[in-house]
Amino acid sequence: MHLDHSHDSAMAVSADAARPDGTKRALRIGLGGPVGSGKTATVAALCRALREELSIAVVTNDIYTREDAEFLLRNAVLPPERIQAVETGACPHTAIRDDISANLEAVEDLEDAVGPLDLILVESGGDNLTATFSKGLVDAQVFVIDVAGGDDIPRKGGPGVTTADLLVVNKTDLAPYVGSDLGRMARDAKAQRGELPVAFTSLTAENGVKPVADWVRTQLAAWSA
Ligand SMILES: Nc1nc2c(ncn2[C@@H]2O[C@H](COP(=O)(O)OP(=O)(O)O)[C@@H](O)[C@H]2O)c(=O)[nH]1
Ligand SMILES: [Mg+2]
Repeated sequence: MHLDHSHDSAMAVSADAARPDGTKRALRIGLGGPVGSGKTATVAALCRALREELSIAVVTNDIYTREDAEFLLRNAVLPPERIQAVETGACPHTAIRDDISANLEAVEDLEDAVGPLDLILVESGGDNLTATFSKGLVDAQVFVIDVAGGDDIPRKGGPGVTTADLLVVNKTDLAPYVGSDLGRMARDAKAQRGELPVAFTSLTAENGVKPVADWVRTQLAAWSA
């Protein structure tokens, strides 16, 4: 699927919480953040951690390829019919923030094809620190940064770091090697985010995704209530 940039970006698409039959649709969670911070690795780990208890599907956004989807397929984190790729063309943030039509179509196709679903994860194409998801596409968003990108990223702020429903600081295992101060990152994140949660993860560790999986479970409980 390819994004048509000629769409009218001002056209708001409602994120209707109900399916046509009146039942509640899947919770949609977006994962954004810089290239290489660990978004695909987080999606893979979440699928492994939650697939026994939840019905899950994934939408990936790559600029020109289907690589993230192919990684998830190769690693068999979900059956192939539960993974859809959107090719976004030159601007990955457009596809999740302005013209969300291709992503909405992917999400709805998945619900139709393999639903009912509990959870749909939407991974954005890697971007800079400013990309956020439209509230018309996802119900909650996770922003993934990593310690190797520099321990001053939380201090620098930006909409992802400041407003995401969950900030993930990934690759804590690399902190000693790159001289990142996790305490400083935690204090800066707190200053930017107030009470909004922050999870420190290392996906190389056994069950390293647990803080994120637990947050997803809490979101889902609130969504279904
Ligand atoms: N050491 C370490 N490497 C990680 C961790 N999480 C992801 N990676 C690696 O970082 C690279 C980029 O991860 P990926 O999930 O593709 O990043 P994305 O571009 O944000 O989707 C891959 O080689 C991953 O294996 C982590 O917690 N620790
Ligand atoms: Mg990725």
